[in-house]
Amino acid sequence: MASKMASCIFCKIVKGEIPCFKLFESDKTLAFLDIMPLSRGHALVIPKVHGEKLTDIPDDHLTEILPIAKKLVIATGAQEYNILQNNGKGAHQEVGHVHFHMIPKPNAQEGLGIGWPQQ
Ligand code: D5M
Repeated sequence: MASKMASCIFCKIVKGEIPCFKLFESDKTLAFLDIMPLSRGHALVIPKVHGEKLTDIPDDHLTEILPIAKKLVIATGAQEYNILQNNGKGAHQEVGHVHFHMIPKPNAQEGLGIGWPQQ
């Protein structure tokens, strides 16, 4: 586990070793813009604790995630969006640290108004 954490790109973001466009942070949770956005506003919400899959994360590190994703949806103004979380290579997981995608639908981009950062 320690070696996986040392090489984990999202653990490095949590530690501030590589940059991100931060949207929200608490002691347990971080939200930032996705570097390869599927649409404008595409954000990731992650538990700060390292775990590859949802089942690796203690419940008390998951409780903030959906309320924060909901706040991000509201901040974008998007009326249509996906909340998505992939587990395992066969399920299209590329980064081995649990993350929830918040993806506004491209046809809802006009909702991304004042205050939402450019990507
Ligand atoms: O999605 C992994 C997502 O992680 C993918 O949309 C790109 C994003 N990503 C990868 N590296 C970074 C950095 N450094 N900053 C922001 N976003 C990043 P998955 O569900 O694993 O397929």
